[in-house]
Amino acid sequence: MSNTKLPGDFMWGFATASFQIEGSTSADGRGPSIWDDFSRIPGKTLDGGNGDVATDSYRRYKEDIALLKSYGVQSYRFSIAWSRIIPLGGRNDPVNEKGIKWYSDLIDALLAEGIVPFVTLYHWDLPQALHDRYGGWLNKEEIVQDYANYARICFQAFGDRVKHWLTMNEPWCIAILGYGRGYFAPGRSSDRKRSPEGDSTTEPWIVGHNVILAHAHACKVYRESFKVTQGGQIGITLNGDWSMPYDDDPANIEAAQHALDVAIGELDFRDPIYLGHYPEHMRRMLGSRLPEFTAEEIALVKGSSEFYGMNTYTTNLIIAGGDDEFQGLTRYTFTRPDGSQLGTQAHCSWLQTYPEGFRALMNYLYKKYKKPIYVTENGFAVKDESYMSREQALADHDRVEYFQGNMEAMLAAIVKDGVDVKGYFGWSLLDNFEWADGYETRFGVTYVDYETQKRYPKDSGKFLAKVRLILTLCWQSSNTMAVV
Ligand code: PNW
Repeated sequence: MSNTKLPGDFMWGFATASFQIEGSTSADGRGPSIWDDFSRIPGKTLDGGNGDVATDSYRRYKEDIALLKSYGVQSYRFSIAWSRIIPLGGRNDPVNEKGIKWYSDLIDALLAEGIVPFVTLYHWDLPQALHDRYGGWLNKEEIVQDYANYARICFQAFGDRVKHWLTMNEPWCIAILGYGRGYFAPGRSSDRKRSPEGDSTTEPWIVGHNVILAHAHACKVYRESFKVTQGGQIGITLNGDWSMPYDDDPANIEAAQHALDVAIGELDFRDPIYLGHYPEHMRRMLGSRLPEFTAEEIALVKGSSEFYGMNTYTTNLIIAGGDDEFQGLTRYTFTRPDGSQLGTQAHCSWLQTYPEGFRALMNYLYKKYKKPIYVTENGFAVKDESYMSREQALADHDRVEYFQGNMEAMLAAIVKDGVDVKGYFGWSLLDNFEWADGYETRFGVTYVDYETQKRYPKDSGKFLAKVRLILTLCWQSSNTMAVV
């Protein structure tokens, strides 16, 4: 164990996404995305907020880079807005040189500060025109080609400088929250109180399938035309939280495995990508509603991701039963049988701290899929932070505790368990537009005063900067065990 060497090239960073931070939604020829329209519909975001201004990062990107620099990170994960590159989205639609220039400048400015760009091609902001034209992600023939074309343009424009690509952020959220529960754009659902159109029993599975295929096609384009000359890596990032049985009832033990299989192996599409098939449990649950891959498609999908992009936030206790297909017919809780809570409650109902789960999940994923892991998102929203004074919000004790626990868990997974973790990106660099929560839920390690757009590092940001510094120094002197 003491011989285990930690990677000297480990990437520390923070993550953001285009629609959550950029604002300037009509600047320089950008076309609207499905989130522009969706967030404007009354009742779709908690506080009525939309992305028109967000954290104004389209104009303030240099400030953001200075902030990254002050935190001492090696890398920055951000996403490209498809509708800035191709305002109408399609393969025969015009390309917007101004959009390309903006990202190109951002990349140059990062590299000038020694910060490695880690780029997501799709973080949920589908060009609205593609949704209107042919149903967006529901239309396999069209969307797969349009996405592959968009990806090619990005590889061409930025691949000389970008060596880390993520095709998609969280297919589970795209499919289930966008087309099943209807919480996220485009908000389709069988629930007619929520949406005039949609079928939650079929559409999420069609969308998930098409997202995987689009990802696989983009990887093919990269490998065939760019990888050899540009020398980068490409993968996908999937969300998934750890599941534990509620108690020692065998039904709940089995259900916890099911929840894991469904939430991690199946619903968010790890098994097709890494193992080459949908798992048995998912086929049984969905029958003919699950689209089939042709032999040619599965050959493309299998092994398409070169590393494991891991977005994870929490752990759930699992109880057998219920009719929620999106949870693999199990129920989730944070309340243990004795009434105590698993961890500290965040502002959003779905999130509590539980570092042991983070370590267990890393072990599970590494053993099952055998790929190096990048933690591409991990973070916490302090309860009621939006209602506090700025001074109070900056003393974000619960977020510090969350990161401290997870840092210890990650180091134990690397050093003691031998999991190959290549990087860690905290979510998020800044408080920002938190989708259906609007601006009410704050995930930043930096406080944003939305009146002035001024940025203020929270204690958690300073804490992570210190941890990173200490660990980097220890790694350099290979004195790792002292820290762990
Ligand atoms: C991720 N859930 O989304 C996204 O990648 C980010 O854009 C987002 O801001 C962040 O997590 C925090 O929410 C999720 O309901 C959204 O379990 C919802 C869930 C999980 C992740």
